[in-house]
Amino acid sequence: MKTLIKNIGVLVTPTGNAAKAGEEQSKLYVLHDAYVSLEDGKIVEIGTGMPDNADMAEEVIDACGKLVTPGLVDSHTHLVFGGWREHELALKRRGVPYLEILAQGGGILSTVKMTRRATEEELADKAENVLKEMLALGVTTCEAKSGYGLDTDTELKQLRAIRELSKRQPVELVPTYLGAHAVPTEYKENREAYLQLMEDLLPQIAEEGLAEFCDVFCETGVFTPEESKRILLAAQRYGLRSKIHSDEIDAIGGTEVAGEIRAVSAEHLIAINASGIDALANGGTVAVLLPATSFYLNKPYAPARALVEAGVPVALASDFNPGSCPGFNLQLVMNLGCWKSGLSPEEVLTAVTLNAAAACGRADRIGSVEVGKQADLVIWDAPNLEYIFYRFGENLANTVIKKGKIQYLKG
Ligand code: IZC
Ligand code: ZN
Repeated sequence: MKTLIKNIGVLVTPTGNAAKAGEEQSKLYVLHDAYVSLEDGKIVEIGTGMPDNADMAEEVIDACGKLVTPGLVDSHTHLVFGGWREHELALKRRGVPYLEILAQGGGILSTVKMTRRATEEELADKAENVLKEMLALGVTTCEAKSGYGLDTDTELKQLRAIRELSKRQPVELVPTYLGAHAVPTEYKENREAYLQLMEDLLPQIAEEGLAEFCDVFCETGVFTPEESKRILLAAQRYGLRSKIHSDEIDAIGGTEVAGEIRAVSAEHLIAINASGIDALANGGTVAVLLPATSFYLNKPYAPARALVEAGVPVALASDFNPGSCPGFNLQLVMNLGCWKSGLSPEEVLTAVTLNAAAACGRADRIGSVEVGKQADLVIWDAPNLEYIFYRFGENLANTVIKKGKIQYLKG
């Protein structure tokens, strides 16, 4: 099927097949009065005015002079979980720290109880509703972590729910195994046995193809850098590439581990220091920053400018989860990236497209509007890139195209 998107006011996209760092992160390809031709789910031609073979198109989408960008990639979410945690609101408003709520058996551990009780079907149905709304906001690819099972059956149940969702709905999912998200209550006195249990699950996850990445929550009172390294290296032996939650609250060395083991991404980084920044620059690791979590936890914002200046590629993601970020609006994350993290609109666009695709191991296939890449695009209710940073709080996505097909059209 041949599709023509005509009358594009301005096409704005990063280019290339790998993450962009330093000054490169702000360099975008800009084409006014453009068209894009799609065929069999891929981008086949880009130009100005109208193509010579315009009458060959079976479907014509009129962009009506609007802005077009790549589809957005949300590279860090805890998409699949049971229940919510609104009962923690009063505690949070009183200033009880996130890690203290967890240490008291709440936080992640309360979501674990609700996730264990839910069926795979219930988990998938709930996440499907979220994905539908994410898609309407322009998100065409979404990373999704396990980590609310903390036992063999429930971790597998979460990963199978993600696999089921990949078949049922159009947002492309990137599954990540996060068995080392917290030590469950029943293993509190026996961390070693818990780590072993999570390691023992790796062969089955690999055999069933249930995850592409392994992630660990490396934080004070959760997992140490040594434990994180052990799990991530074990997962690498089964073909799972590495991600790490590090420096969210304290800089305890997780980011240095990320660089050392050449993790694909290190995520959060609110408390990152100079040695962490060096480690990421040397490891070729993408820094995935989560400014909506800073907003929600009343924390500082990760030092995005220092990372860009050190030559570390920066991505921005939602961190959607029921505790520290119960919202998934990546457009709001883009605003925060601009207004609170100090990135320019150009840097932010790269951060939620090409660099986010790199954090998901997909920069060769998605993350930019270029001939040969998958046809994932957003037509915005905006005349230019600046406009989507100038406005906030409304959904400015007008048309969302995944693999060449319109999957969302504003009503
Ligand atoms: O459920 O609190 N930070 N993991 C690490 C989370 C936030 C998710 C949660
Ligand atoms: Zn997270």
